[in-house]
Amino acid sequence: MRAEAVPQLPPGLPLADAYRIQHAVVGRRLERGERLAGTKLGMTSRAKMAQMGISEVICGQITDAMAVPDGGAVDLARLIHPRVEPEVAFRLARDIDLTGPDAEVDILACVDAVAPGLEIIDSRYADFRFSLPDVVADNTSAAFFVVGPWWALDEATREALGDLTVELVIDGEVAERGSTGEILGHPLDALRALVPLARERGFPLTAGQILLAGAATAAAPLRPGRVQARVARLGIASAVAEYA
Ligand code: OOG
Ligand code: MG
Repeated sequence: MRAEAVPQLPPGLPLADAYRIQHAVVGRRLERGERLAGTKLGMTSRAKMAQMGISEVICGQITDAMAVPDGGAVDLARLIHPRVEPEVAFRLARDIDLTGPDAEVDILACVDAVAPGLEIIDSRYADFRFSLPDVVADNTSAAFFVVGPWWALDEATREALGDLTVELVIDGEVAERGSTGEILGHPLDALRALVPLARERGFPLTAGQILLAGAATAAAPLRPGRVQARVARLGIASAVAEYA
């Protein structure tokens, strides 16, 4: 089946409705048998905000069908105009109770591992252009994701995460370079920001979920070849894009 872009939604859609549409879209995936794999944040860095013209943190969901094994293949024939971006991934070790006040939720105490990640985004909108409600309704452009080696989130790693060099490498060339510190100042602060967003917009945060903190650099077009996210200290997550 060929993937084709659709027009943007009519302007003026309230953000709450856009999140309802997203939940309905993801709900259809779950009805088809996909399982929820995790939650992603978007627009957490200035580089992404500037690239897309949106300066509000957004949230989406990833499923098992979107997971590409590290080093595995991504079929470009299934995508419209895909882009790739480097991510930092966290693993949620415990369910988070979102029924009480935000102040009582210590998300950092519930996260036990960190990994380098890659995200393949593919807006369903023409020309990869969208408003804030558009991109939220489109599940924040989520298409595929790759998670590299997991590392225990010990004290030294938590601290180091404040400034680790992040590179997006395409066919061996560095296409984008940034720092984990560009993800809302610190990727752990991005996790903290997820709590009120998840509560307000109805995202469950449950044990075993993968949390993508958002790209530290702008995204690059995904073309046939090898792409890598290299994060200092954490290592590499990679994929090969090809027409299957
Ligand atoms: C929206 C998704 C943003 C990120 O990491 O900032 C995102 C898009 O850029 O199409 O995933
Ligand atoms: Mg992303």
